[in-house]
Parts: sequence; structure tokens; C-alpha cells
Amino acid sequence: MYKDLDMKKLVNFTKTLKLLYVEDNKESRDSLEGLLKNFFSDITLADDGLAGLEEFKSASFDLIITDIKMPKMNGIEMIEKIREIDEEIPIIVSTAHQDQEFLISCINLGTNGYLLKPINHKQLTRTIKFVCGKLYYQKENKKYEESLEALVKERTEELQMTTEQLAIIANKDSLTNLYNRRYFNDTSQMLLNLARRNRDGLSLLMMDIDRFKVVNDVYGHLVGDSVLQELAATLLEITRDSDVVIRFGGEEFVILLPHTHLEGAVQIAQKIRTTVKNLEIPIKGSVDKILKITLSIGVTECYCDDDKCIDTLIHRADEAMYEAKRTGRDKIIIYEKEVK
Ligand code: GH3
Ligand code: MG
Ligand code: MG
Ligand code: MG
Repeated sequence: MYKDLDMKKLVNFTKTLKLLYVEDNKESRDSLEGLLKNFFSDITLADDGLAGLEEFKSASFDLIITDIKMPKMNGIEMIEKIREIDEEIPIIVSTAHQDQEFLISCINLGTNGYLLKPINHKQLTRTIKFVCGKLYYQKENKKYEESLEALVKERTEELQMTTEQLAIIANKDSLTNLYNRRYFNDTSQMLLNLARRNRDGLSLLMMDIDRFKVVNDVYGHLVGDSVLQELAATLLEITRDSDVVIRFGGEEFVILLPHTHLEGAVQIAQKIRTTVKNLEIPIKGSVDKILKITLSIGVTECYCDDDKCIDTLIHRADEAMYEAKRTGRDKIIIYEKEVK
């Protein structure tokens, strides 16, 4: 594997590494340092084991090359202490020793390479290639894993965003940004079940713009669209956050009012009717011109004992609303009872 790593790549890599070189003999140190300079540009020298250990503790290194026989603290002792702190850092031992006991100590301490004195360029290159090549691939692997992780994270976030956006798109009407019929179908029955279980109020308003076709015919479809947007914004403003405002059809809107009995629902309907009636909607493209609309509204509330299905409420509110249309528009009809 390390054979594939050409010299240029290897040296480019080793030049980025911080080396700690520990050797007590000045002559050996100078001679090996000369060779090491072909590979490393950041070399820290120490001339015994104790000094080596101090250097190791005071800075962060990528590689250690150390002699064994040294005063104050020998190489084996120093490696033992370093290994207590760092089990990973590659250590190359440079020695004139060849005896078995010494080699076993080195292996047990997890040293990574050996340089037998006298050290020549060929021997050094082979050992550096072996030890630093491994380090090179470890670092490359780590970089690759990190970039892979970042990519996975990025894609996951993108996917999450898309899912959230899709949910919004699927539940909302694009023109008015109100909830759509699909959202109503998904949630209204649940609200009804909850109200029944808690014997809580739940009311439903159904409303339709009066003579909206005329608006389109006179001012055009785009003006019609902006009227729908203005109305939607007004409905959101009047209602509470817990109320569910739905664009039910073209110019037809439904509002579900949780925790609300008929009396409260009628109050909201009245507020909606008068606010919308008084709205002065600017006509896009023509300065100073305004447009006015009215609503017919049907109101009903849930009878917890009888109403099992949300369709029952829709049907009643729809019937009341059509009664409002039939009897003159711009009015509120409570199911079976007129209020104006
Ligand atoms: P009524 O008082 O009986 O409700 O009369 P109307 O004219 O409002 O009723 P009709 O059902 O005859 O017409 C509804 C109009 O609403 C016709 C249709 O073009 C318009 N409409 C529905 N959806 C949209 C929309 O998204 N944009 C625009 N501009 N108009 C729409
Ligand atoms: Mg020595
Ligand atoms: Mg209408
Ligand atoms: Mg209609």
C-alpha cells in the first residue's frame, strides 16, 4: 500500500509534520538531522530522554525519532512515559542495539519503526516511507470520513428542509397561504373527536363572497385574486391562533373554532361580516379606486352527543350559508335561525 505513495507526495506530506528528534550524541544527531532535513522542515531537537519528554509535553508533535542509550532518562523509559500520555503517536527508534530483549521492549511499547546505526539515506527513506506513509493514509482517511460526514449532514438537512417545505406546500393554499381542503380533511375530524371527548365547544363557520363573479368580470381575474388575498389576511387577523382558517373552495372559506360555543362563534361571524363589509380594497393598477365586498356566513356548533362526523357540521353550515344567499346575502345565518 505504501509503495503507491511516490516520493514527491511523501515529502510534501512529511514537510507538514512536526518531528521531535531525541539523541544525546552530537555527532549522530548532526548526521541524522542532515538527512532528516530532506523530509522534515519542523524539527525539534532534544539531547536526552528527560529533555525529550519535556519537549513532548510542551508542544504537539506528529512523529518522534529517538535514540535509546541516553543519560538522565533512557529511550525506553521516555517512550514508556510518552505512551502513558499518547498511545497513537508514531515512534521510530534509532539504535545500535540488536539484542532480542531490547527489541521486545520496543514492540511492547508500540514503537513503529527502527533505524539501525549507522543510518544511511536509503534506510531512512524506507522507514520514513513505512511510518509516515501509514500516517499519510490515516490522515487522508480521516479527511475523507470528515468530508463524507459533512456531506451526509448537509444532505440530511436538505432533505429535512424539503420534507418540511413539502408538508407546508401540501397543507397550504398557494394564493392565500391559508390551510387548504386537504389539511381540513386531515385535521377537522380529530378536532371534532377531541371536542366530543372533552365535551368542549367546537363551532364551524362557512362563508362565501357575494357576487364575486362580478368582481372578476368587471376588474379581471388578477384583481379577483388580490381580493381573495386581502380577505384571507383579514380572516387571519380577526381569528385566534388556535382557530383554523381554510380556503375551502374558490371564494369559499371555512373557519373551525375550537373551544367555542355557538354564542362565541356568532360574535366572531359578526365581527368578520362587518370588518369585511367595511374593507376598502385597493384595485391593483388603478390609483384611488377601491373595491368593496360582502360575505354570506353560515354558523353551526357541534352537538357533542349527536355529531359524530365533521361532514354533519359542514352540511349544516353550508345549508345556513345558502339560506343567507337566498334571503339577500351580506348576512349571518345560524343553522335554522337568522341573526342580522
Ligand atoms: P354568490 O353571491 O352567489 O356567491 O355569487 P358569486 O358570483 O360569488 O358565485 P359564483 O359561484 O357564480 O362565482 C364564484 C366566482 O369565484 C367565479 C370564479 O371565477 C371565482 N373564483 C373562484 N376561485 C377564484 C380564484 O382563485 N381567483 C379568482 N380571481 N376568482 C375565483
Ligand atoms: Mg545514545
Ligand atoms: Mg360567491
Ligand atoms: Mg361560491
